[in-house]
Amino acid sequence: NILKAAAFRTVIIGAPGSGKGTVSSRIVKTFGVSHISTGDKLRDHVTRATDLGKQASKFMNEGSLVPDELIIDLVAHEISAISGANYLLDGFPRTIEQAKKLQEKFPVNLVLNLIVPHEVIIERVRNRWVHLPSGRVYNIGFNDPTVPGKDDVTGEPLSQRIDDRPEVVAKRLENYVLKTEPVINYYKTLGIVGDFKGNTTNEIWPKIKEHIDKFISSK
Ligand code: G5P
Ligand code: MG
Repeated sequence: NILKAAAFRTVIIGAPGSGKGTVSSRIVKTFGVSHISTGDKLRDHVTRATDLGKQASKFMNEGSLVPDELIIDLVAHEISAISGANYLLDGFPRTIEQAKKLQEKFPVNLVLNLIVPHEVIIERVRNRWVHLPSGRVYNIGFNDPTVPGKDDVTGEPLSQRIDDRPEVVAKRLENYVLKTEPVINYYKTLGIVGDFKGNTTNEIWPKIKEHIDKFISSK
C-alpha cells in the first residue's frame, strides 16, 4: 500500500459524536491503516466484564473520562500489538497528561481536528444505533441499516449507547471543552494540526482525504 514508506501516526480528535468513528472507517478503507478506538476497546472490555471493563464502566456511563493510568496502559498495549508504523488513534489522547505520555513513547505526526457544532451533535447521537460486538455504527436518516434495528453484516439486533442519553451527552460535551480542547492547543504548538469544520461528514471527508494525500506525498 501507498503508506509503506511514510509513517502515519495520526490522532483524530473531536467532540463526542463529531464523526471520529465514521471518518476513521473511511481512512481505513482508503489508506489501509490500523484503527485504534479507545471507546470501542473499552466497550469491548465492559461487554467481556474484564477487570478494566469493570473499572471503566461507571465512568463511561456517567459521561466522565476513565482515569489516565488505565487508558495509557490500554493504548500502549494496543499500539505495541499492531505490526507496522501506521496507525490512527480515535478517542485518545483526551487529556494533556495522555498527550504528553503518548508523545514520549509513540510520537504523533499528524492530528485531524473535527469541528462540528454542538447542536448538530446532540441531534446525531439521538439517532445513533450501534452493533456493540463489532463497533459498527448507524444513524437514522444518514446511514440506516438495511433492515431496521438489525446489523447489516450479522443480522444481530442494534442497541443505543447508555452514554447517548441527553443528560450524559451534555456531560461528555462539557468534559470535552474542559479537558480535551487543551490537547488540541498542545498539538498546535507542535504544528501538526489540521482543522476540519462542517455540519456533515460528507462535507468534511474530502478535505481530510486531500490533507492526508498531501501529508503522504510530503514524506
Ligand atoms: P468514545 O467512544 O470515544 P466519544 O464521545 O468521543 O466516544 P463518539 O460518541 O464515539 O465519541 P464519534 O466517534 O466522534 O462519536 O462519532 P461517530 O460515531 O462517527 O458519529 C456519531 C453519530 O453520527 C453516528 O451515529 C454516525 O453514524 C452519525 N454521523 C456521522 N456523520 C454524520 C453526518 O454527516 N450526518 C448525520 N446525520 N449523522 C452522522 O468514548 C466513550 C467513553 O469512553 C471513555 C470515556 O468515558 C468516554 O466518554 N474514554 C476515555 N476516557 C478517558 N480517556 C480516553 N482516551 C478515553 N477514550 C474513551
Ligand atoms: Mg467513536
